[in-house]
Amino acid sequence: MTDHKEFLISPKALRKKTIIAFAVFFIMIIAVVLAWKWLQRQPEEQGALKPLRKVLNYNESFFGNFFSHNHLAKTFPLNAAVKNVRVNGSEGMSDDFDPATWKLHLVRSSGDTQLITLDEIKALPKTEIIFDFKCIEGWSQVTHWGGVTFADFAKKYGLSNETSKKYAGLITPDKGYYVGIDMASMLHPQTILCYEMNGKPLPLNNGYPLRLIIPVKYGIKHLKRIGSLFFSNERPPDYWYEQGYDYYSGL
Ligand SMILES: Nc1nc2c(c(=O)[nH]1)N[C@H]1C(S)=C(S)[C@@H](COP(=O)(O)O)O[C@H]1N2
Ligand SMILES: [Mo]
Repeated sequence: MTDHKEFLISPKALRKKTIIAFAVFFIMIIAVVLAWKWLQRQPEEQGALKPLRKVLNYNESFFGNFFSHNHLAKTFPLNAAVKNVRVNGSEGMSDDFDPATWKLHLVRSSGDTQLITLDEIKALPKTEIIFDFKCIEGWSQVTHWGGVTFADFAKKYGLSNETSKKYAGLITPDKGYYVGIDMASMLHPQTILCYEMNGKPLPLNNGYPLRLIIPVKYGIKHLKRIGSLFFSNERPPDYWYEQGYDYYSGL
């Protein structure tokens, strides 16, 4: 019986432990509040508070280097593709656009732009893909697209110098929407300069005449209505990155 005595705690010791527990609890709350206030005082960098942007950048370099480029997005049978494809986002798709006079502006370097017609693009080898298109807003849809892979396009147009750059940039004709894509993702075998949806020409609000389909990335990177395409070692401007989203936006 006397052995148990040492496990019992006196009321005085208990009070002391309780006080210490509460003190630790309050100190932690104060620390969280101070950390939060500190975070709020930090400058913004590309739409995100600087320390948070640092974490995003770190995630990007880590995941970007180890995952995305060598894996293939899962593909589906034709009958899995939805007939009513959702239309989401119309930034850079102003009404004054004239599809009849559209040509792709391929900017090889500054001052060296080649204009390419839709027929010329359609004459290149065609690739189709049926995959689960994912939007960061939380929805996804199995959809069916067709066009020329950027890799095939680059081969046919002799873009070896251009594709040795780190990034490709895409801009709508009115410059209202723009994305930057790391070259490894651009050259990924499922990345398509796309002109067909469900075996028919793209509807205007899904990006006619030409859009990007890049299954290794979220919807925000699938720019509709490509006006020009350029190459750079610096990150091209990116519409949603400027609003605080992840530049890489990989899946
Ligand atoms: N020009 C342009 N392209 C865009 C957008 C946009 O607002 N403007 N939105 C993007 C987003 S957020 C998504 S989810 C997809 C949707 O493609 P869909 O309308 O063909 O379904 O387009 C992407 N491409
Ligand atoms: Mo999206």
